[in-house]
Amino acid sequence: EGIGPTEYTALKLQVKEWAPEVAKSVEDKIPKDATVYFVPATLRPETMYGQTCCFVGPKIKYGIFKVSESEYFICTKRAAWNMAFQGKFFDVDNFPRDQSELQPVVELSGSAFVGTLVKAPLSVHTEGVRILPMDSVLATKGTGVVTCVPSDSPDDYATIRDLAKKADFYGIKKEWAELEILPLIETPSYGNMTAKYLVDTMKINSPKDAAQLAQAKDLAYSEGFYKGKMLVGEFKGQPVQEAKDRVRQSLIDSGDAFPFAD
Ligand code: A2H
Repeated sequence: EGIGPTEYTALKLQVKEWAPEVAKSVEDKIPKDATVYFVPATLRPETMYGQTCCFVGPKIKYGIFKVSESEYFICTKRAAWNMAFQGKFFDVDNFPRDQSELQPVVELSGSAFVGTLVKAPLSVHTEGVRILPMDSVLATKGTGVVTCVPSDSPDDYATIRDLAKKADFYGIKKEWAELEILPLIETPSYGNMTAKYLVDTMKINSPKDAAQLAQAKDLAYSEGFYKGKMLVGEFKGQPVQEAKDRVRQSLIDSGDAFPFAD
């Protein structure tokens, strides 16, 4: 991380079907016709075509915050507070004085949301993707929600592989972690499945191999950014360096994303 805030793209993943535990908690708190979104923060908007699930930290507390008359966001309280300063909340001025101005309508641990079905913008999986647990999500970064792109993120790849292997242990359906992984970006050194290539060749066995994953993440990021070429989408054939901002702008223009600084 450099100096100053990180410019993320916050993506809006609309809830289609709640996990049973959440359904009960929201029943009389959120109107039936409202739209609720998980809002993962990403540095790689050009990879959103390949989303296969969306991660929450199972032990992290999330709020469901009312952002407009008909829209609600799910994120950490810390992120909601940042968003309020960035003018995202209709009834809070841009310089809220204290966090009491920003109460969630519902607050739950990430584990409660596991299994919720969401619609991920641009994803080839138009049938929707599931909310799944990821132990390495940090409550102190971004929105506390991380969308999963296993083709290009070593962390995401290592995590879904572990989830599929130990589905019963995690209390999930195996098929939720086994959506097809699509090649998105061609690179000279790692082919078109950068994350899998690095996880396999570096013999990363678990999402807990933090040091190796950090190294794989750096390699994947620089190779993808400086040498990658898009294989899919509106900017297919273009270098990632050019496509990145174009995909981001396209998502913002369609109302599926917004800029978020952290
Ligand atoms: B990235 P930086 Cl394909 N905890 O999005 C842990 N990780 C988080 C997070 C949190 N609270 N908030 C965001 N992130 C992840 C896509 C992606 C990402 C790809 C490849 C690499 C990659 C799909 N997941 O990140 O520490 C998000 O995952 C590696 C740079 O602010 C976000 O972008 O540099 C990235 O980490 C932000 O990490």
